[in-house]
Amino acid sequence: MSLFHRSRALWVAVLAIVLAMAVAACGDTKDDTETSSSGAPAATTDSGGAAANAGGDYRRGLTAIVMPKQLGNPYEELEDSGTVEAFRELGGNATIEGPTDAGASSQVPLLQSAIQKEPDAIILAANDPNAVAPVLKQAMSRDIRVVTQDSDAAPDARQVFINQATTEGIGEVLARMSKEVVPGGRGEIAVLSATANATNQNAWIRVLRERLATPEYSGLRLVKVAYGDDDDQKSFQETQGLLSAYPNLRAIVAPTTVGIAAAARYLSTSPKQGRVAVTGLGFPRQMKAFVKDGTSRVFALWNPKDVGYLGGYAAAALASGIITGAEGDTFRAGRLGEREVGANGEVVLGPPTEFTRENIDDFDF
Ligand code: RAM
Repeated sequence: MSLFHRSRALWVAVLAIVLAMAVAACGDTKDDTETSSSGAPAATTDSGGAAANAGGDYRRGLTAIVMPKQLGNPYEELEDSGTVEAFRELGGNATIEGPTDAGASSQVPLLQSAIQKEPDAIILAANDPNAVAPVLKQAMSRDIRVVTQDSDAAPDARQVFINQATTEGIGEVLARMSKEVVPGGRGEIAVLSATANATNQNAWIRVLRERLATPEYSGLRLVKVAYGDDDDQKSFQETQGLLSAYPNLRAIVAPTTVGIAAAARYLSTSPKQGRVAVTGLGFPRQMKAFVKDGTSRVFALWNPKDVGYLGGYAAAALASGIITGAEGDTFRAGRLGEREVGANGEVVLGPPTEFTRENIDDFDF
């Protein structure tokens, strides 16, 4: 650290103490005096203040290993870049290591070697809730904090799970969009998912099925769940397979960014375009052309980078002793402001955004 940075850091620390004392003297609970380690002002919060940070400040120099479901998936890459950003802001370092496929146990050997490197935290999107559980428990027994993001592991194998939105909320939005894209809300639909073992997609499909069983959705019939394994080519072929196996199909619902893009690409040049709709979860940037040509009237997502950023802050808060992962714990997550741990160690980013012809040009991720 240069002399300039060191003395600047000292001044920031002195200023923070002086201001904290002033705030305490006033009996004010507002915590807007902190400066993040990057020098950027942390988000203003209005709950808790010093009490919310009872465990102390973020430790500098923390290390983490971030593991995506698989390398090369743009969603996972964007998410992990958010985790790296969070650690950088806190004066630490997060390194990305991941498998080349999203198979159930592809992450296990990588997690084993990650433990040997003794990072402060491991943050991962689990490919299978149970396959990774023993190795994650081993990590926790060695004082490595474990956070899952995007796709959870068994709850006793991690301390915190960053959920992009509530599982119920995502399942609900998938059901609603399916009804919206099928004329009159009546007809056959198929799901094109990621891998058969993915915790996140399976949870969303479970909620979708529950909704479809209610009178509101009685016009829709789910005829098949196909798996494209978050592989573009396989998802493309599965789309073709669904269209030939189910001639009366009216929509493909793909709760995966890889699957929806492949399905939309296939349908956009197919004679079935216009008869079979595409919806699900996708990137606005990848789906823009398919919204404009009518292949997909509506789909949803959240910002994956924010999921990873929140995961990075949660991992650093655990490693710094600011939170333990218990319900009601709070921590400051940089530009995302103060966040709270809910039931079962879950931290929710926020509601998904729906994209249509009206708003798609406003998003660039
Ligand atoms: C794919 C992955 C990821 C999921 C998104 C919506 O990129 O399966 O886990 O959250 O889609």
